[in-house]
Amino acid sequence: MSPSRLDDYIGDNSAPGSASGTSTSRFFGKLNTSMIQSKFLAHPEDLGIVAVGFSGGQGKPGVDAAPTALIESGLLDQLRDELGYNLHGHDAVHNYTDLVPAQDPPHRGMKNPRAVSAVTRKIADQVYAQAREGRLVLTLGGDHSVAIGTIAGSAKAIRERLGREIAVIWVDAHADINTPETSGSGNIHGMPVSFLTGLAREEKEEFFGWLKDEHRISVKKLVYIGLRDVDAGEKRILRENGIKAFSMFDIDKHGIGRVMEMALAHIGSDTPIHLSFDVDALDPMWAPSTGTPVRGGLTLREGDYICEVVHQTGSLIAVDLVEVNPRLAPENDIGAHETVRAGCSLVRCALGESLL
Ligand SMILES: [Mn+2]
Repeated sequence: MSPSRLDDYIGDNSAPGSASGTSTSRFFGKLNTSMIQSKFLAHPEDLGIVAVGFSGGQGKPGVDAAPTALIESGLLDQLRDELGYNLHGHDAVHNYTDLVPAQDPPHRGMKNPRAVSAVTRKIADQVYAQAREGRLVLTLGGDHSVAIGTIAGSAKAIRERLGREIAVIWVDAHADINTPETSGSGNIHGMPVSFLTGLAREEKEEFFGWLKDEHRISVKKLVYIGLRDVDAGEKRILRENGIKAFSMFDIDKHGIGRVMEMALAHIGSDTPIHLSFDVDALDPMWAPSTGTPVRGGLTLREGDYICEVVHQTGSLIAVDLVEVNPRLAPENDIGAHETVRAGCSLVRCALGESLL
């Protein structure tokens, strides 16, 4: 079995690019890797890993076990040995238990609001620390509430480094854009986009008041792919704000190739891209072990294709893989294994694995 601690993979945290010659082998010596030049990363061969064992944005335990399951299945070995990345980051999967208060009553209907706010604030710092070095950042969630932190950290770092706004491609069965007031469940993993765009706001630090303009993204640079279970309140938010969204209807109508062309045309070729991939975008046939599966989703190949095309833009600056829940399948059921395997495939494609 592969080791699960990140420090077995991460040799040093010295200055990025210190392993001279690595970029040459990455771009010209690795047959598994496409030869794409990065537009916005100073050190595209350096990969910052943030492993987030956190499940407080929703109610089902087990999604916190995903980073360890992904690592034990060999994902980091593949990124280092087959794709040629230098891995950076912290030396263990973070569970953030020290940030979870004993008492955390609802606020504006949100469940675990203090815990999710504190944990995502910490994640924002971790992602920012990697991104400001000019590295690509990979976050292994965790439920989708963690994207409040990952995108906040990315947006802040790219503003500082390049003076640019980032775009977000949100691949998901759900829009995750409820405000606390439109949410039926109170689960914050259904709200991250509303906080990131400023559609939902809070003054108090302990309830996401730490999110400032430097962390936020524009609704104009947000694109959804794969939607098929959108709440009535969310549909209204998408329409009123003119947010670009490609549902499964659009993928059926145009094909994933044309949808990606339209999605990238909307973003433009001069904008850094943060890809936030919820594994529940895939059909449960491919990814059954997730908290809120919805039938009628993407095939694994369509999911891989989205990742491959985003990599090919050269604009990718960060990737999240979230909502893998290896505990939801019964013991010895292959569902958890298949879901982890699908997640690894998506990440490898986003990070440059090519079929030929
Ligand atoms: Mn989601």
